[in-house]
Amino acid sequence: MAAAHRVAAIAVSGSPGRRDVLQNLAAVTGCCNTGGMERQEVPGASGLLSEVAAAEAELRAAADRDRGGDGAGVAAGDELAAYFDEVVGADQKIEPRDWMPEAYRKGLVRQIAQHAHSEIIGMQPEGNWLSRAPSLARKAILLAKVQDEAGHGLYLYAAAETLGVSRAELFDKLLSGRQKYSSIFNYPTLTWADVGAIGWLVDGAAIVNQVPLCRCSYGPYARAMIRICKEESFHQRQGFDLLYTLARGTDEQRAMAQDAVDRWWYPSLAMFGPPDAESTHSTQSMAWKIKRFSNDELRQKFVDMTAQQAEVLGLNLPDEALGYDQPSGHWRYTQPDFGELMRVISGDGPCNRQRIEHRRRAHDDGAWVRDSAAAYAAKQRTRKAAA
Ligand code: BYC
Repeated sequence: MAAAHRVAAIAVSGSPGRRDVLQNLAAVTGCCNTGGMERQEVPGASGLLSEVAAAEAELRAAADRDRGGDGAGVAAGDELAAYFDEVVGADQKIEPRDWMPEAYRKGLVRQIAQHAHSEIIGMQPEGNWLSRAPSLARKAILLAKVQDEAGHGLYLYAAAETLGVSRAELFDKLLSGRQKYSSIFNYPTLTWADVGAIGWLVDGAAIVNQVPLCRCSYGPYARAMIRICKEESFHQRQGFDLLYTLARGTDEQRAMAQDAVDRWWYPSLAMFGPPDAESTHSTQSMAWKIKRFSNDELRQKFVDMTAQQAEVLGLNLPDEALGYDQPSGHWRYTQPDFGELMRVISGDGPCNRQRIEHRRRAHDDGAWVRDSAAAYAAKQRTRKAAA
């Protein structure tokens, strides 16, 4: 039996094997709510979650190991750089107190800020359907997901702040277009099935991209990613579950699910960034162990995982060239239109203007909350000083 069919058979049967898989997942992830999934499993998801657990164990082991000093006692110049290289080379974590090359700091701020902005802007396309969710349960699930995204943004802004930038500065750069957010959130959500397609494909792509970041060399980013990835797994599952339900509904519901997958497939492939040969940051980011895999490697991993899942869903991926290549063990696929990716990144996507305008309005509307919180904190400080 081909691997994909074997996975599909496990996924749709109610065999004890499948139950074991779910129980193992629940034990590994603790908080991602897999125990209650009765109807289907998401092929490929358990391996990624095991990677998150392994990254978490590595992180704890690294914290316990003696790094031979904390960098503070190391003299200057070359010695600091050598110490930095040694820590990164040994898969230890660089912490905010450590010396780091300025380009490493800047590169991290760029990537973490872009990631944080993506989480916050990413609340909009799905938020668009909160008031029109078809049932109380679907509404509660979607609310929880969108709120998680706000939380992810918060963890990431906090990680960026450890590198000496303020959140106000990062917001300012987002709103003035000096920092980017993911291209994917510049596409519209036209039907309820788009919520499912985002969960399945967009969160699926995000997980594939983000699980390796749990092993990033910068401690605060790695720790934030472990927490985020555990929650992302629920996000992908809710999308898969939503599409699974529609695909087995009426003809109209099935057509709506297929239409959403047709529209979100190529933008999801483009999320991984330009091809390796055109990626400006990959080589340096990989040398510093910020990125652990190249854009093309991750894109392939995503296709391999998703092609199997599509079989379980009973929906087609809109690529006639898609097929399993026995010798390589990978799926062949058609690349996305990278010209379109560049146009969307540079501001010419279907919803760029709308997304930023909405964010600016929300930011302005929230000014009184920030001012009140700051005034309250100042009052507490004064009282404490006087006591
Ligand atoms: N969109 O040298 P490259 C989520 C830019 S949110 C926009 O390969 P790098 C979710 C790139 O920034 C998940 N820009 O870059 C939330 C660079 O431009 P700059 C978001 C892109 O950094 C809500 C230039 O192109 N995930 O999960 O090595 C609901 C050259 O690229 C894109 C992350 O942010 C793009 N797609 O690799 C649901 C993960 N692709 O900065 C879900 C963290 C490329 O020089 N980020 N660019 O002006 C990363 O892993 C990496 O930054 C990327 C790009 C793989 C995205």
